[in-house]
Amino acid sequence: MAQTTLSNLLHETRRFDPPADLAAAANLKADAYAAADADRLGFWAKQAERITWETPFTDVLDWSNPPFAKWYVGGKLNAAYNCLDRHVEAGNGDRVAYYFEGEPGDTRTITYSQLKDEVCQAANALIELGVKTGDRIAIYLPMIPETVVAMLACARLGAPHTVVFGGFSASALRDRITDCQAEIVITADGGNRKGKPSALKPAVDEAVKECPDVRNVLVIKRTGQDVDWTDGRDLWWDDVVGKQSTEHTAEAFDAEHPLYVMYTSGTTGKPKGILHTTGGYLVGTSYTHWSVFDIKPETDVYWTAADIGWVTGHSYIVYGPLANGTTSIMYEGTPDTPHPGRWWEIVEKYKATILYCAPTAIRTFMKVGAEIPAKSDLTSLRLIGSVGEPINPEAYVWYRDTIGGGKTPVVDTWWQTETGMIMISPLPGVTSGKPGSAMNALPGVVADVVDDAGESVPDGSGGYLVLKEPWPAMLRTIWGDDERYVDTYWSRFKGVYFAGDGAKKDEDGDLWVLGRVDDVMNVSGHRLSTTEIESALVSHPKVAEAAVVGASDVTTGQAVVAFVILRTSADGGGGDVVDELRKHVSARIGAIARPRSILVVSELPKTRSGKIMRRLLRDVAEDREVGDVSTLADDSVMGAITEGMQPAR
Ligand code: 6R9
Repeated sequence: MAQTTLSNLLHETRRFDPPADLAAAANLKADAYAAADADRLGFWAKQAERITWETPFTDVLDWSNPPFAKWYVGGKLNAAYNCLDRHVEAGNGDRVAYYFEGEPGDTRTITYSQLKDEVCQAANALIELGVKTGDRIAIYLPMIPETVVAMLACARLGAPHTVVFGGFSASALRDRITDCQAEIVITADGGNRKGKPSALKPAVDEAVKECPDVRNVLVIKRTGQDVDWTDGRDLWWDDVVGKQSTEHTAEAFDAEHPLYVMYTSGTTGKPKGILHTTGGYLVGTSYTHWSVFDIKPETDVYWTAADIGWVTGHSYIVYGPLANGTTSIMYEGTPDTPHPGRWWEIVEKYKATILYCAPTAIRTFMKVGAEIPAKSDLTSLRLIGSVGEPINPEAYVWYRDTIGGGKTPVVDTWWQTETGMIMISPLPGVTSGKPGSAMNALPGVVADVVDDAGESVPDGSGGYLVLKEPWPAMLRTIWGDDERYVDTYWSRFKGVYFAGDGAKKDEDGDLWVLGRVDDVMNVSGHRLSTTEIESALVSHPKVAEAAVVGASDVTTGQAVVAFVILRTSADGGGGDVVDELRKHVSARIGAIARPRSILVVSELPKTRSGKIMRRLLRDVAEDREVGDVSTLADDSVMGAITEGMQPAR
């Protein structure tokens, strides 16, 4: 199979060294790699010192029954205590935990002591409702402080939460509640999105009709909109929580006690309930948050601009930042409400020092133009990060220049719901970044790229991304389905974790994640990466965003079909542009990669976490009825694409 076509990305020669001051003061230095290599479990024992254990662990890892891991064997701890009480006890109760910014402009500043008090009240309320250790609780909320309060109240009681993204439908919610047999649902009347209140309670009412195990629905008042009410089942949060004592003593649970179940989206079939447990997850998220973002809790104002209903929110809005005693920003709404500069206004207002978001957001900002962020003072930023998808080199450089003022390191972080924590990323004070590369496995993590036979490929070659050693925040199983856990992740290659992503090692041995393996096309026997062609398209000045799919083709097996959003400044979307873009791809990668057709569209279908749903685009490209759109963040997009498509070639 020809590998030449994968080489385009690897011709990227720009390098960005860490700024000297950041490097000098960095939390993690280059020697961490050697230390972790020399004694991996010793390294993880050391990282566990970031956490307060009520009972110390006796063994770092029990891997006697792989792939079922037990980390920090015998250790006992409480996750909420680690996120709150210990900071208050250490005299940091007045430190801000969150600056909350509601979409309509309302704000709240919540300190660690206030958050602890609210979490204790909520925990006491759940006890009153009969919640016991091990019971599951579903959380279906907008991005408001109570979402964190609800999660930590569950963690405090050892009652695993399952947060369902507020954009999911009633049936998606029902399936998740049913799968983990949740007994309580915590929701709100609604949230604010795109300048309007958007209801949540009706979806819960509909879902819960078919969930006999649910005994109570706790409803937070956020928008004030009317809600239907089922007496006896439905309770206002304020009525039940507000009257409780702020005193609650956290009980320590086993390190392997379940912390939460997070369902993965975007794939067909039954959603997978990814189970994370307490000790290893907290060690993994706090260590990576501290090292990758170089967190200085006394001075940083950290912002993960993602939804809590996604694993990025769990690990890097809630558990990692709170375990590290960080001050975070939480924003409820969409980036362009009420105007396209909203994010940048927030950065300026709170003097954010670190921003972490998805490439899809960056590309959208590129589309709107650099003059929008230029209106705000972004000089407080010292580090910026990316997650969720491969970041195209052009988007990386734009992000670094336009948002980071040409000085901030960009950390392109590869990880998954399943990994729980960042696995592959530059270290901001150590690594010279390459646009488009997630660079190296973090100290303590062992990643590799292997061929079909599971053999490690040499530098300069591509294959499948695998993780060769267990890590603390790894998923422990798929909820209720050990067999599927083994089949999905541990059976493709013996003894190693199969991530489902294609990747390449460049000549320096640095890693380039190319996207899901199912996003790798095969055109006339040539292996083509969707990401690579997308990057070529986005490098054209007229293109803001691109999605590429392989559509079946009688002659070539698969053919390249591209969907592009043009920059606002590019006029029209006529035949000339399409022709120009096809030639551009040809010039950048080779004739084999030239798209058979390019469709100019105004939106792309994305999941809540910003991943382009290529499956749906493939339906359009192959002229089929469009499949299940329930995991789309905005399900009207597909209609707009099929109706508004400008003529294909
Ligand atoms: C955190 C998160 C996981 C999948 C993963 C991969 C893609 C995430 C990436 C990236 C390239 C990065 N992905 N980060 N691809 N570079 N920096 O996104 O979790 O929603 O489970 O998605 O996302 O394909 O396998 P999740």
